[in-house]
Amino acid sequence: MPQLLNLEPNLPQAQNKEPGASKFCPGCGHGMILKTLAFAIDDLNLHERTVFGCDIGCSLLAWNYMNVDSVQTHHGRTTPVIYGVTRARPDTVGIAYMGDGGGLAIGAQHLVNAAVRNEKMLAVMVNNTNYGMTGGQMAPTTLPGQVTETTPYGRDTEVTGKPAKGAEMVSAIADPENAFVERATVTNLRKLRTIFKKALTNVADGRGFSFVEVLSVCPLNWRTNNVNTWEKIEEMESYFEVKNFLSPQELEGVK
Ligand SMILES: Cc1ncc(C[n+]2csc(CCOP(=O)(O)OP(=O)(O)O)c2C)c(N)n1
Ligand code: SF4
Repeated sequence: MPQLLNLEPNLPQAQNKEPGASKFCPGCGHGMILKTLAFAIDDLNLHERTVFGCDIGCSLLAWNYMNVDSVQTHHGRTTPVIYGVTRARPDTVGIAYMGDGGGLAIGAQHLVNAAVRNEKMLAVMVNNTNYGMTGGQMAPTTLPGQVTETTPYGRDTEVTGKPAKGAEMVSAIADPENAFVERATVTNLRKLRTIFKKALTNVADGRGFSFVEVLSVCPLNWRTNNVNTWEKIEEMESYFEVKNFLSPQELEGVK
């Protein structure tokens, strides 16, 4: 009898493998980012130490996605909930997972305080240039001229100001020796896995605050097809520079 092909998907242990665990729209960036994060947790064998918190917004759909201890919080409050957990249990590797609204609008003060105080936690901010869950309104990160539900003629920066740059803001106020700050993109998941490993190692070693902004895609609200979804992320990458902003030298060996 011919041997059947092994079609088991290569899924990380830190990801929930139950059918229906992913609730994201087809083509959404969240699933790719979370799977990559789960692989990084596997690589570092951090399953038992990790507490994953997700914000309100499409990131809340991650509440059942990860196979680690998880908590779902109010909008913008995932960062303080997670640093509360890590302060109470310092051995915990706390991850606050949020959108750009959760990070730079309603939760901005918490992000600032966590960075300034060098809280030993990882904040992951998924930048999809809109409020995804509520139907695609303008977010702090909406690009100049971008059409959203609340900017039907395109974002006018004379009225709304310029898009907020999370990684630049955090790196300007974080501890320069002990914080890890990087802007990554969903177009390079191999690199994202290494970035998550560095960010998690920084926290697991008790060194300092880690912040990873990930440029992501929202084909539903962008109303884009396969081709122009990826063209749009190129436009994002020309506005939001993809690079490392801060990295303690102890992380140089993390590949
Ligand atoms: C205190 C509070 N204010 C407002 C809302 C409504 N609300 C739900 S999700 C959301 C925006 C989410 O956008 P973002 O944080 O960028 O995440 P995304 O959905 O794009 O991943 C808002 C304003 C809420 N749930 N709670
Ligand atoms: S609305 Fe956008 S960000 Fe939210 S799940 Fe759908 S594609 Fe993803």
